Amino acid sequence: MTLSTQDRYRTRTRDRLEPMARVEPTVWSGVDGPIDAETLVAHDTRGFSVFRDLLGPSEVRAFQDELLRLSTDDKLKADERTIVEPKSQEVRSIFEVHRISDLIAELVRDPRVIERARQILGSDVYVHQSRINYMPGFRGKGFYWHSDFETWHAEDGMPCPRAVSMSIALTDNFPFNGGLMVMPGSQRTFVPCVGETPDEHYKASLSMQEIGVPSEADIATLANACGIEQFTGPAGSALMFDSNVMHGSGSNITPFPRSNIFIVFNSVENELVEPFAAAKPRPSFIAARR
Ligand code: 6CS
Ligand code: FE
Repeated sequence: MTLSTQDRYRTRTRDRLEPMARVEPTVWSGVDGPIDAETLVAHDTRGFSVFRDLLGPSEVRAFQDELLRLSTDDKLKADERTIVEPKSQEVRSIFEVHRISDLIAELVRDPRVIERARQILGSDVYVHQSRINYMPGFRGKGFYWHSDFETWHAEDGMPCPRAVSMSIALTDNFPFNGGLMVMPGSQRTFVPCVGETPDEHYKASLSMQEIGVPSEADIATLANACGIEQFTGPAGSALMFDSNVMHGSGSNITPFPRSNIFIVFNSVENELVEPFAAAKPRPSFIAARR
């Protein structure tokens, strides 16, 4: 575990720590790319951007077929990289999917994806994590409010919030089928969480996260300060969001699944070290180590 003296973002402590201002920029300079200046300024302020029609209809169909193939592969269902819904045992997520699927391996190298990440992070990048989220209809369980960076810092040893996620919708994201909710501007505040990280925490947290979850008071303060917006859009749209944006999603009780491909890019200047608040690093299929 990394000594806490080097740790600017202390979390998972026994006692509550005050939320603190983030030190690093949201958008780094130095690398040109496909995002226009106006969108970049808005991303720096709000911590996220929506790119509608990132994928065309025929590409969406190809990825939907790929997701069906992956979710019905019995061998893959038994693989440790596949997380199933606690009750229904339906596939909830498949991790490291860019190493499993050639189609998704191509997608993470697609300039429409990686050039946006390089531009925002102001450096070369690598895939920290990839996953497919299935959020099936009727019984898809949501994700409670959290900052991804808080987990990646505490459990994966990510030094600072110089990582960006891209969530590409492969089904229509409606307000009512578990669409991701984000707090605009929340990436500028790091919210420490109370509670020590249990050993092999990921085995529980990827189904139902209870440690690394901010207090209701801190969530309320942030929501009152930032507001809440919801990512909706047709299949093929993409949401790009800062690693420290506070986000969550409701459960999906509608007949309409909410599936997305989720790719996390980390800056090569921000490579993982020892976990800042966990006994052991998580497996490389959740947090790639180069
Ligand atoms: O723990 C993680 O890395 C994952 N957990 C959530 C709820 N969002 C980000 C990430 O995929
Ligand atoms: Fe998350």
